[in-house]
Amino acid sequence: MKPNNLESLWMPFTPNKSFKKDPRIIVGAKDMHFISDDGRDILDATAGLWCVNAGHGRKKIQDAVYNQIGELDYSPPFQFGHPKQFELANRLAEMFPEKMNHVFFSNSGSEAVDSALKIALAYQRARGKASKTRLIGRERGYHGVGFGGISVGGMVKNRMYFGSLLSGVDHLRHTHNPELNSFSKGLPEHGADLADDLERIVQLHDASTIAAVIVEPIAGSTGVLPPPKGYLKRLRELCTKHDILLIFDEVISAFGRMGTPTASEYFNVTPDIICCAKALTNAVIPMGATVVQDHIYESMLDNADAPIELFHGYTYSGHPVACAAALASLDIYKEEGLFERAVESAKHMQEAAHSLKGTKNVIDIRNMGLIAAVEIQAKEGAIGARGFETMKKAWDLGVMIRANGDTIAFSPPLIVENNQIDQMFDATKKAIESIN
Ligand code: PXG
Repeated sequence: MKPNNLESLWMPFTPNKSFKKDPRIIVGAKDMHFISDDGRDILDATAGLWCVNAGHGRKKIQDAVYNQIGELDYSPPFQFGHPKQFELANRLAEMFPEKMNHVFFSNSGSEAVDSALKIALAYQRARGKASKTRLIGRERGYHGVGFGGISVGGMVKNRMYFGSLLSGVDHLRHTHNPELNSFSKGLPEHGADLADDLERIVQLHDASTIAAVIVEPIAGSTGVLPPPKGYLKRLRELCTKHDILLIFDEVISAFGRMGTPTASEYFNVTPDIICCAKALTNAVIPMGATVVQDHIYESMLDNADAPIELFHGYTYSGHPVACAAALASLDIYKEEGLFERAVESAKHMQEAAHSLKGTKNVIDIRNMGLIAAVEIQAKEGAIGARGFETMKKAWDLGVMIRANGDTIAFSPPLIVENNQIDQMFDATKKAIESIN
């Protein structure tokens, strides 16, 4: 099964040279496991990349996709509709917070984010606030890899190689404070006041120039940073006070990761726009969605200066096969009670994760919902090296974990069993202990 020439493919976010010398090839997947090309079952502690929330190889999704291709394989999304995209939009509107009733489809998290940023700008202009053009992100944020997403994002390597990015962007300070918050179980106590950093930005630029603030309710890619208690509520208050839209990038947090349909419900903080993707289709078919509050949609339609109110969309917006996969995924989440199940498993995962306190080189452990992270002290002069070696060792031990720099992230499918959670952390402990 192993391809005999790995050279032609340029792999994303991967050190191509070292991977091709020592590849990790996956040839199958079922439920909680991947199957490697040497025939081993690899426990999936990351739900792929935070996306396979119902586990792998789900027959219901497979059938829905197969049947959809036979019935309607494609239809153009501009000027024409097909039933499943309306049905899916209605289902999402029902699941998402009150007033979030309008859904714009795309094909990835990056596109869901860029769509949100463009909608925010077009909305401000449509309602007569055309000077509100600035976009505010946050240090250490990850919002995908489009130019909009990397401009508001705050991860240096994702930005530094790509020129001057969008103009008119500023960043809130990040919320990570290891001095005060290390080894917090759940939300950290300290740092709600960091939301007041928006006041500094408003004083610098004036609110009349700011369109929107975008944050991940829980920062994932940067190494799992749960928000300090009260932070998101404060940010919402400040956005309302200054008439600035609040966008939650829920690409990893939507669809049960927090035990709720969205993190917004978990925190009881409603943004104006939510971006989602990943688990929307259980990752079987790529799909993103940008969900907006009624006032945004209505204002855009009421104030349009042309018959088309939003000059934006993708050839594959609301692709029928993606819609079929999404509808089947939402059915599974509901029928199997997977969000409620995640709440129970999260309790066990919190204890299992924090049991690694005291392990060699472990400097912090963080968790929230069905997400946990173990941070290892970076090797001097080689940031990320220990994380990378730990990931490779865990693969040898039969567990897929994700290294974000020197932070090991865990985000298993919501079907995970407690003994599998134990296996994830036992293997990780062994892997960390084996690395210098
Ligand atoms: N926003 C957030 C919050 C994300 O986590 C994206 C946008 C972009 O989604 P697409 O579908 O365009 O990749 C993401 C993606 C990791 C990791 O290791 C996380 C993501 C992607 C790759 C790796 O944490 N999230």
